[in-house]
Amino acid sequence: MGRFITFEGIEGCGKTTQIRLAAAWLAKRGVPVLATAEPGGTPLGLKIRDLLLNRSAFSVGAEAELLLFAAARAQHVRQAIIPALRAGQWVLCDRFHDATLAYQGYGRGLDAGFIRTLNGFSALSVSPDMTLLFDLPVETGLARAEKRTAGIRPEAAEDRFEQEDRAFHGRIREGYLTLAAGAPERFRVIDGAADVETIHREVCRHLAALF
Ligand code: Z5A
Repeated sequence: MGRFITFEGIEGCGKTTQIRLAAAWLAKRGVPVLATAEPGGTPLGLKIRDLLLNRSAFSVGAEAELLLFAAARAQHVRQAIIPALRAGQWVLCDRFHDATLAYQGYGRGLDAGFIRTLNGFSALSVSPDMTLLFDLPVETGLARAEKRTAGIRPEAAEDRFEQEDRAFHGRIREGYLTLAAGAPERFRVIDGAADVETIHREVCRHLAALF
């Protein structure tokens, strides 16, 4: 079996950058890697991603949003993650079930007990070996996200989550830190405000511990 490592944090925390670097670092050491993301990773997941993230003419309520993230995950686990782990690959996943607790639980205020049950169902009992949480102030993350989207035509620039207010993102940061404090054997909290190279070194240190 391979290893399953999830990358989590608020908007603009640098997960995607670090997954790219970590995948290259592992590949250089001969480790077979699948870098993937939620929602996404399968044709169905990508369709759901489009429905959930792009600003559209119709609204999506919190309950429907939760179920769509769960549907995307169930397909992702069955079609991509389990086969990769069975083939001995290390799966680096940009967000997984902790994101659902953080965003739909702490962020939207949906029932955490129900989300945990749904998470277990949609993850087909697959659980990460390690979760790297990139923690940083909300202002820093949002400023990075804004900088990245600057120059893109305004109607396409911000997704539904980027449009939420600062308090929403603050609840998510606190939620992630609470989840990390509750499962210290799985979470590694990394200072996401540091520079890219410093963070990468820390990520590699944690990955090396899994060899
Ligand atoms: N969501 C949910 O609600 N429930 C769920 O169950 C799941 C997801 C699975 C997915 O959006 C959204 O779905 C997400 C939660 C929700 N929305 N939010 N918020 P996404 O996949 O499009 O985006 P994201 O996951 O939020 O990530 P992101 O905004 O793309 O950012 P990131 O991956 O954390 O960071 P990045 O792309 O690596 O970096 C952002 C920018 O900062 C970029 O210009 C980098 O060059 C720069 N950067 C990166 N690192 C640094 C450092 N260290 N210093 C300075 N600048 C940096």
